[in-house]
Amino acid sequence: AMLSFERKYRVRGGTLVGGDLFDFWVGPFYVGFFGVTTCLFASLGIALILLGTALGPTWNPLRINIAPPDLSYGLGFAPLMKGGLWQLITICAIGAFVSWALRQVEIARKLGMGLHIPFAFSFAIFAYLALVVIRPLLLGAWGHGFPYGILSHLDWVSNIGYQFLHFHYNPAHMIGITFFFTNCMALAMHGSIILSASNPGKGEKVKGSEHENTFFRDVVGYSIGTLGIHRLGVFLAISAAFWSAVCIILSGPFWTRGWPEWWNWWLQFPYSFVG
Ligand code: BCL
Ligand code: UQ1
Repeated sequence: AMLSFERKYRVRGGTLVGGDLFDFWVGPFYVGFFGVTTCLFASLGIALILLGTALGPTWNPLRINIAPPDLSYGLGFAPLMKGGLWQLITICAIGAFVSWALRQVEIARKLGMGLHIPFAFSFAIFAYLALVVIRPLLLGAWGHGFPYGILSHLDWVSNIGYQFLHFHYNPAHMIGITFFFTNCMALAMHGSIILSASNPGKGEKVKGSEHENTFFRDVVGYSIGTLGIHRLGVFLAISAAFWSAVCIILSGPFWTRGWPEWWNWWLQFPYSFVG
C-alpha cells in the first residue's frame, strides 16, 4: 500500500547511472541502478559468509569467524579458506556500502533534497575502510584487517588495544569517544525536549520551538535553536566516525610504541602547574 503523499513524490529522474532503466519501486523501496548493485553485493557477501561458516567448525553465532589472510600473504590474494573469503567478503561489503550511499544520492536528487545523508553516511564507510583497507595497505598486509565474527572482532579490538599498552591514551581515540558520548547526550536532550513539547499535560496545548528555546535558556543559559541542534547532531556524529578512523590509522602506521608514551612530550614540559 502507498501512503497518500507518496504518489506525488514518485517522480522520474535524478538517477546517476542507467537513466530510466531501474527507475522504479518495489513496494515501498526505490530500486535504481544502485539498489540493484546493493542487492547483488549484499547477497553475494552473505552467501560467502554462509559458505565460510559451512566449511568452518561452528554454527554458533557468537563463534562464527571469517578471518583475514595470514600476514605472510602481504597485499596479495590468499586461497579461499585461508583468508581469500575474507578478501571477497570485504570487496562485497565495500561494494554494498558504497552502492547504498549512491542510492541515497539518487533518492535525494529525485526529491530535490540536499545530499546531507549520503555525506554523513560516507564517514561511516570511511571508518570501515580505515580498518580493512587503509590501515592494512599502510602496514603492508591484508592480515591487519579485522576478522568478521562477533567474539573474534572483539578479540581483535582487545589485542590491538593491548598491543599499544593502553589504548585509552591514544589522543584521537579520546576525541572519537568524546564525540560519541557528546552525540549521545545531544540526541538524548533533543529526543526528550521534542517528546516533552509534544506531550503536554491534560488540557494543555502542544508546545513549539519558543518553549524549547526558553527551556534551554532557563536551564543552561543558551539555546542552539531547532535548526542548530540538527547541525550540531550531524557534526558530532560524523566527527565521532572521523576521529575513530584517525585513531586506528595512527596506530601502527604512524605510532608503533605504547600510547602512554606518546604523552611524554607533555609530561616533560619544563613547567609545572603545582609549583
Ligand atoms: Mg576503543 C575503536 C570507543 C576502550 C581498542 N573504540 C573504537 C571506536 C570508538 C571506541 C571510538 C569504535 C567506533 C567506530 O569506529 O565507529 N573504546 C571506545 C570506548 C571505550 C573503548 C567508548 C571505553 O573504554 C569506554 N578501546 C578501548 C580499550 C581498547 C580499545 C581501551 C581495547 C583493550 N578501540 C580499540 C581499537 C579500536 C577501537 C583497537 C578500533 O579499531 C575502533 C576504531 O576506531 O575503528 C575505526 C566507526 C563506525 C564503523 C566502523 C561502522 C561502519 C558501518 C558500515 C559502513 C555499515 C555497516 C552496515 C551493516 C553491516 C548493515 C547491517 C544491516 C542491519 C542488520 C539492518
Ligand atoms: C536546543 O537549544 C534546541 O533548540 C530549541 C533544540 O531543538 C529542539 C534541542 O533539541 C536542544 C537539545 C537544544 C539544546 C542544545 C544546546 C547545545 C544547549
